[in-house]
Amino acid sequence: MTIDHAHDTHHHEEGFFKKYFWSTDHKMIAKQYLFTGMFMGLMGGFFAYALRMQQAFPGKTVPLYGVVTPTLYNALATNHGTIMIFWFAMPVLIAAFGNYLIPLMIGVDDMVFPRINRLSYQVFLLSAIVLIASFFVPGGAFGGAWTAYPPLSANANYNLTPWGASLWLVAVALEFVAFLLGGINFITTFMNSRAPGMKMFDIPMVLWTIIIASILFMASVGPLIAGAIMLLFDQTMSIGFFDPAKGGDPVLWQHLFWFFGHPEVYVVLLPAMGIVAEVITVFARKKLFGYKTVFYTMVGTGALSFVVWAHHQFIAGIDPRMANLFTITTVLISIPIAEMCFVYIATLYKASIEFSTAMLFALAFLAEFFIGGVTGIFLGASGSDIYFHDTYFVVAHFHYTFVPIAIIGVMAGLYFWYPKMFGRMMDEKLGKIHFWGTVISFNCIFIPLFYTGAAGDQRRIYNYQNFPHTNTEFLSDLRTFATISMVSMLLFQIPFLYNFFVSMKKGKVAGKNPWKSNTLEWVADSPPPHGNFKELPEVYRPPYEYSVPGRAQDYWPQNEKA
Ligand SMILES: [Cu+2]
Repeated sequence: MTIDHAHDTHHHEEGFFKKYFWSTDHKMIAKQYLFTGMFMGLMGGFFAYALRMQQAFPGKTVPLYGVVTPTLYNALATNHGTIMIFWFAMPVLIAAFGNYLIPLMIGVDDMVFPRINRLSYQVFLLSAIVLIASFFVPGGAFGGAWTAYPPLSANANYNLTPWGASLWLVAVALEFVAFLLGGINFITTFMNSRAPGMKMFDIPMVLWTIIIASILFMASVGPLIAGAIMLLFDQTMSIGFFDPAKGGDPVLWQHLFWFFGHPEVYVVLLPAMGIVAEVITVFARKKLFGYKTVFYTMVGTGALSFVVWAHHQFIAGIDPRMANLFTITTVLISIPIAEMCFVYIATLYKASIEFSTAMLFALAFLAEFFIGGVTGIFLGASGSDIYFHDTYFVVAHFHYTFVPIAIIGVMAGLYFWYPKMFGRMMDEKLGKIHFWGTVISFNCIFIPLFYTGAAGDQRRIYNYQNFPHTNTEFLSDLRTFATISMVSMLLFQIPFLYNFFVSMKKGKVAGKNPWKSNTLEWVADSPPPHGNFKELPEVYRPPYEYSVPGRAQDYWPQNEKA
């Protein structure tokens, strides 16, 4: 079937503005999300640099920052967390990869609602601008932590940055609107348009993960948006929803926040695991061991993720019997995630593995996320959490979940789909320097922090020299070591950025399918033109012994070596 006639209207020349700022092409919107997310990610990383420098060398002048004051320290900590999760992990993992991959992998020409798609990015861009603007208002940016617990975030006596706090809330709310618009579009496109012959269980795993993540996000974000508006009322009109003096309850905010906040972990985790699934199957030349198992596991994880949130509140004064219940659900949810990791490892069994940079990142995801998962058990059990709560052990734990997701997983996807996105190959040598530098530095940052946390370093502390139990030589050496490693991790992003931007012009021409993959996006040209496919692909069900049903016929069998 030819679709040229349907696309005659697209073949006129588009002006610069229309092409780069007003596009409805899902691939351009994906790139807009990607570049905005990468910019915000660098900013978040740069904030982390100042935080760690202040911890290692308290009160000293930080190169490129000057002296980090306590107010600035709080603002940087708050916004580092907020940016990395809402303006880096989500836009890149869901919006960029989702936008890019959904139409291409199901073999259609674009999203069902291209204009809603455009609006989604524009609202997202606005939210980023509002967040950045919050640094330039009287009092400076919000510093009440990314969880925005009242009274620090609401009560006029404690909230030292009223302007920054309100702008921060508005920015987060706008960002949620952007992702709600995007989620509607993703789910509708996914349900309603697929290449002829493609059955539900032919769909590549990464798309399932993105769709399930979108559903989780849409189902969990409502209470938080309501909470954000209530908090805004508290801030601007002193209504007192969360103020005990006025009959309110600060713990209510914690419930509203974490009812969203925990599923949010899976909103970003699942797409990263989907990316890893695609990369592993291609570079191991095997089909995913237990595709349906992974699918049902994910649905189960998604459902379970709605009943674990109060593990963040074990010491907030909730009923201990409730704490027991949430301990049980929290420990339960580690089972499906462990199972998915085992499925990936089983996929590698007896495979002939090609250690490309993308594959190295995918494998590193499994190894590093494993440490994040195991250390989470100490925090999920209410007994040990009472000891570890709000220490650097928690910080180290969630960085062992979020860095594998947002950096290692994203990198696996970027190195893998870069040839499709930009039509050229990235340099593998630079890629490997980037990989080893990033992963080794990352471990050197956070392994010491498990120790400092267990030894009593509370999080969100401006100067550890102020406390006798944390002002020891050994602890401060560990903090300095973590800081040096952090700077090293940032510096190792330079070969990546160089590789990423220079390869767009100078990289080897990729051709349609450089990795010999068998999903539909590789049937299109690299980069795919507006409308994606010259002919819409059809999906066959060949009787090859090793084939995955429903993949493009031309590219089978890939499994000679298996
Ligand atoms: Cu949680």
